[in-house]
Amino acid sequence: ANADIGLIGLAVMGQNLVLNIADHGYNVAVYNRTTAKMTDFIERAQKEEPSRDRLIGCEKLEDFVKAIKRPRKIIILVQAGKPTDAVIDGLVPLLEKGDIIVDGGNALWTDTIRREKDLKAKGLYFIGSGVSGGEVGARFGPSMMPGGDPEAWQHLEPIWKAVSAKVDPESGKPYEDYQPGKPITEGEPCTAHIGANGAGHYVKMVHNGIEYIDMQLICEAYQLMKTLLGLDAGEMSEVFGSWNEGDLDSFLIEITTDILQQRDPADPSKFLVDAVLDTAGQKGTGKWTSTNALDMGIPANAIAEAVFARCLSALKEERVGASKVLQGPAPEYKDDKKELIDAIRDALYCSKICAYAQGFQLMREAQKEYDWKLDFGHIAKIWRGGCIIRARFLQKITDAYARDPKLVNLMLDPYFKDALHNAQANWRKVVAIAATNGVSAPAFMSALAYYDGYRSDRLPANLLQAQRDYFGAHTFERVDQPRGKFFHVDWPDKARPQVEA
Ligand code: NBP
Repeated sequence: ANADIGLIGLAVMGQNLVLNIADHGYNVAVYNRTTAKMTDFIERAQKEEPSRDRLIGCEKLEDFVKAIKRPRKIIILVQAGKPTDAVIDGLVPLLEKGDIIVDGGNALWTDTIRREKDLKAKGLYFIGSGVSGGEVGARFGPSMMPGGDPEAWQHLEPIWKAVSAKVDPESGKPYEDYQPGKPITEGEPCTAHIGANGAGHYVKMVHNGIEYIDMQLICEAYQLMKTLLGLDAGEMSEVFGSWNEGDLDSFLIEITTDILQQRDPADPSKFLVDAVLDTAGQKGTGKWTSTNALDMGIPANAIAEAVFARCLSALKEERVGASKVLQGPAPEYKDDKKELIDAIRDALYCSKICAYAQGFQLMREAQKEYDWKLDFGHIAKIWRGGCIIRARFLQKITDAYARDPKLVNLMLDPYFKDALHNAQANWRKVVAIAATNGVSAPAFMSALAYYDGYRSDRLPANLLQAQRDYFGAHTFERVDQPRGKFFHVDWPDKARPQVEA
């Protein structure tokens, strides 16, 4: 056996991660259910890849397992769900005590908890490691979020630290000057042990939930500039490019700048984005994040709104029909263009702060539920490079948790509090303009509602609880009595006194 590690699942992520690992000097055994994909991959690598001699293609699972040094480290990168279980079931009889299976797919964290428990009972380790960054990330340095037994993590740590993205420790900016065979070896690696069992996959899921809202906020900014200012894609590309020089500097703003410049290959006088159908797909991690927020009773409304925005976009035919029936105001904006662009930038920044506050609040609650000890500063740190939500902003989050590791809500950190105070007039202006002009901006609006709700010492839930007591005798607490003392009245009957329930 001379493979340092093995990988099963040679689709886009698997192929790229294998080449990344091999570039760092490790021998990698590879296997894929459909053998032709494995042989094609090895054939192509033999022609093009500097690290070709470190790849060991295996047609049979038995040979693959035998090729790996003990304790074996085997990464599974197949479609999440049943395929992952099928691969594990096939592997287990061939493994020996102390071997380590790593799931690098987008698994549901509760599946990871179950698998870790089952495999531990069989003497095997199981690490659930979120991998973010798409195919380029996998190839040249993703952000990696491993969860599981710390002992197994020790075996993986050198490889994970080698292959993950690297950031400049001073500026927090990712190093991105990579090419095949010449991996980046300096800088801080974007990986850290997240916690026990499903913690890594949970954090990866929340990362994806944040990715949904980050993307939606950019789309709303685009829609407002297009509808109210009549900017074309090329002009908006310049706006996003300028935003990328400031606080909003991020991968998603950067790719938006590129996308908006792209000409349509079918008609180069036009921009390609205008030819793309306005229906968005989804694979489920945003939905999982939102469902989990509902299950735990955490108000992650902006993240959920981003999922619903994709759902609404998918109702294309209904929307086209409704656009001929349902009326709204004709969009009109006559004031200073530059002022509105600046206001939209501020609205985007404030909404982004709320969205991240929600994501971190979710993780805070989940760690109580699953008895994890998450280091939020560290999580923000490993998202600074490699992953889809990488941004200058994440350094500010790391700084916030360094100032106060027990921070209750990101919005309460002095830096973010000041940012919200300084920019909120513009945020409110944009939400108001969107509403009066009939431009749908659900993420900007729900983020603002979250901000205003969170800072309210009294919400109308007094009336709501009274309604519940009225029709269902659900009882209520009183502002002038200790918490935990419950009352009930027969509401329409003014004559009868309230009673303690
Ligand atoms: P896919 O999610 O498209 O999965 C394809 C792979 O799964 C192929 O190797 C396929 O083998 C294998 N597979 C399936 Br499907 N059913 C199987 C089974 N029953 N037994 C064995 N193998 C099976 O690949 P991907 O897009 O590279 O993603 C891999 C994982 O990484 C997923 O969990 C995904 O959610 C996650 N992820 C993807 C991205 C991304 O940008 N694509 C980013 C981050 C994370 P075959 O060749 O024999 O059909």
